[in-house]
Parts: sequence; C-alpha cells; structure tokens
Amino acid sequence: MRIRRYTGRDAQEAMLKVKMDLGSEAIILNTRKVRKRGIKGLFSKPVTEILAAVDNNYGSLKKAPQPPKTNTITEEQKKIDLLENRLKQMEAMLERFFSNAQNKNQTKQVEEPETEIDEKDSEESALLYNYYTSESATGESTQVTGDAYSVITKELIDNEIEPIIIDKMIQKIKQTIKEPYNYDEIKDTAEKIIQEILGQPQTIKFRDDGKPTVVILLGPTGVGKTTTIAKIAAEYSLNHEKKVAFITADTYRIAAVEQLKTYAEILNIPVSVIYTPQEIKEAVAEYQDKDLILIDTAGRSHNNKIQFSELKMLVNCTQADEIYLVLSCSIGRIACRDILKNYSFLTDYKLIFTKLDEVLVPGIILNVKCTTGKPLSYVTAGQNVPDDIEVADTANIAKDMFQQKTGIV
Ligand SMILES: Nc1nc2c(ncn2[C@@H]2O[C@H](COP(=O)(O)OP(=O)(O)OP(=O)(O)O)[C@@H](O)[C@H]2O)c(=O)[nH]1
Ligand SMILES: [Mg+2]
Repeated sequence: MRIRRYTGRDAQEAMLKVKMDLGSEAIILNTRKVRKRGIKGLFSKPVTEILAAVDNNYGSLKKAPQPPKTNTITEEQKKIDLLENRLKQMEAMLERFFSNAQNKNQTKQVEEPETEIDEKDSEESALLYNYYTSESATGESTQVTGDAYSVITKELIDNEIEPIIIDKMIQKIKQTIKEPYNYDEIKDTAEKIIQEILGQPQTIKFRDDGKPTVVILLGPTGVGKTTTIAKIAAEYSLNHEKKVAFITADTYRIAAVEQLKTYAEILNIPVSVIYTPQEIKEAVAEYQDKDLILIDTAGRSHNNKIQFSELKMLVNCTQADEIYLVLSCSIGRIACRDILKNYSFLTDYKLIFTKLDEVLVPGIILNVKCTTGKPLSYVTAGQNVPDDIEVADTANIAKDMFQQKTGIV
C-alpha cells in the first residue's frame, strides 16, 4: 500500500492531486487544515492536507479474480462432490439417530421443540442437511433424491441460506421442472426463482411537490452507512445535478462528524450536526432549498436496548420520506436474524447491502429479503467513494450463488 500526503488551497484541489497521482481507487485516510511551517505560516491561509493511500493489489470492484472457468468438470471432481454429499447426508442421519436415542434415554419427558427459522442450535452444515432431508415445516417431505439436487442444495447451504428457504426453493424447483433434470437446468431454474424473490430494486423516489426528499440511513455499527451516504450524495450531486445536504446524528463516535464533514467538503455539500432527536426538524427546515437531505445515524449494536429506544425516537421525529436499512453482506446468518428483530419496529423501508466485495457468497441478501419482504435498493462493493455503489443487480446476485459450479454438465 502506498500512502502519500497532498495539499491544496482547498479540498477540491487536494483531491484532484490525489486522483491524478493515485487514481480513483485511492482511499482517503485523513483530511485536515494545516498552515505552512515556521513563522511565515502563522500569517498564511491554511491549506487542506489529505492523507491518501492506494493498495497496489486493490482494484477489482466485485471479487478477487478467479481462475478461468472450464466448461466441463472432470469426472473425478464430480465423483468427489457426490461422495461428499452422500457423506454429509449420512452424517446427518447419524446425528438424528443419536439425538433420538438420547431423547428416549432421558427420564424426564421433554417435548422436542419444532425446528424453526430462528432456532439457534447449530451452525453446522450437517445439521442443515438434517433439516432439509427431514419433514419440512409444511409437513411435506423434501428428501433430496437426485445428485444434481444435492449439489444445488449444498450450494445454497454454502451460501448460508436459511434451511427453510432452501426447503421452499427445492419444492418450487421440483414443481417447475417436471421432467428428468440435470444440474444446469436446476441451477437456471433456481437462479430465476431467486431473481423473482429478490424483486425489482427501488432507488430513491424524489418528492414531486418541490420539497426536499428526506432520506435516513440506519444500521448496525461499521456496516458502511457514512461511506454509502457519501456515495449516494456524490451520485446525485455530480451525475444528476441534485442539490444535496447532509445531517448527521452520529455524535457518539469520535471522528464520526469529521468523517462526514470531510466528504461534505470534498463534494461541496453543507452539513449540520444534531445532538438530540428533537433538533432534527430544525435541521431539515434549514435545507428547504435542497432536493435531497441525507441523514446519517450512529451505528447501533443490536444488543443495546437503550440505543434502540433513542433510534426509534429519532426515526419518529424525522418523519423521513424514505428509510434505508444498511446491512453488511458479511454479517453471519444468526447475527442477521437478531439484527432484523431489533429493526422490526420499522414498517416501511428499503434495503442496502454493503461489502459485497468482502464475501464469496451473497446468501444474506436472499435471507433478508425473504424475512423482511422489503425492496432491495443499492449494493456497495468497495471503499471507493463515489464509484463502488450500484443499484442491486438481482440477476448477478442470483448467479453469484452458484458461481463455483457454473459449467457443470
Ligand atoms: N470492503 C468494503 N468496505 C466498505 C464498504 N463500505 C464501507 N466500507 C468500509 O467500512 C468501514 C466502515 O465504514 P463507515 O461508513 O464508517 O461505516 P458506518 O456504518 O458509518 O460506521 P459507524 O458510523 O461507526 O456505525 C470503512 O473502512 C469503509 O471504508 C464496502 O462496500 N466494501
Ligand atoms: Mg458512520
């Protein structure tokens, strides 16, 4: 990684130097106003100094380059896959067998809890196999009989898709394909089903009454809310000539305000800081001449109940036109369930997924969509402002779920 310091009369000039020298993938580490050294400096105008870095290996927007795919997979590899799947099924059967035996031995008769979507017993794939090879929640058996189905099911499990969703998907695929099947046919159908579930993404819908559209972003700590706000602001102010303003309610984290102010300065966007939820109305009123007001909030740990009651109050006071729940693709399946429970006080919102570049499988997107039913909006895949954001491409997301097996015949 190369780290360099650049100065300019203002942030734009310093940024221009950064981009000229390091390119658009440069990461801004710090921005500050400085005076020249020495006595002369005391009387000079302060200049903007930007500390920027670029990783020589960094640059791919979505994923690390993968080895070129071949159209066929060797017979040997196929056999290994099949054996692996069968082994896992046997493991699952054995686990079921042992747990049944244990239950019988217990002197106290305790009713076994039904397997539910929020069961937290185990993360292991073997248990998931146990689930999908047993009676489904609907009571119908979804025993995986074909090898191609086993491969698809394994891929969905590897994507950390919730067992109940896998179950439903397999049923739906079986209803759709009546004839004997091969892997590609099942995979194509699965992709179509996933795309249908993910639905049509929705971006910011601007008000048409001349008033600014107020948008608030919420989400767990460190998922990328502030960075995403900067990306959205850059997109609308630079490419759509919208007048944008920032409001930040994040006064918890040291440097949170500075972080947004830095972006505001680079993009030439005004920013207001509020310290209590009650101040939000005044701050919004200040920007009635703008098209878009983007509100940044402090990240909330999903275990902190006090923080959540404050957040609810802020959401109520804001009465935003649109609420976006920002979730990182790298959140684990179980943590994600907890997070969604905490945000269940929200009724109307859209979903933004960040850090797609950090994960190999985008399964969380499908899990969250199925759990909340809320529309997808943007997906971000990198730290670069403004480049690493796009409207969710559902066809690509569906394809990515089966990336490693593409081409099996
Ligand atoms: N790899 C990757 N990193 C990202 C992405 N979006 C944001 N980040 C990084 O994630 C880190 C946290 O980003 P922030 O925007 O500060 O996250 P936040 O949600 O505002 O954090 P809090 O305000 O502390 O809750 C920073 O290092 C960002 O550069 C993304 O799409 N991919
Ligand atoms: Mg932030």
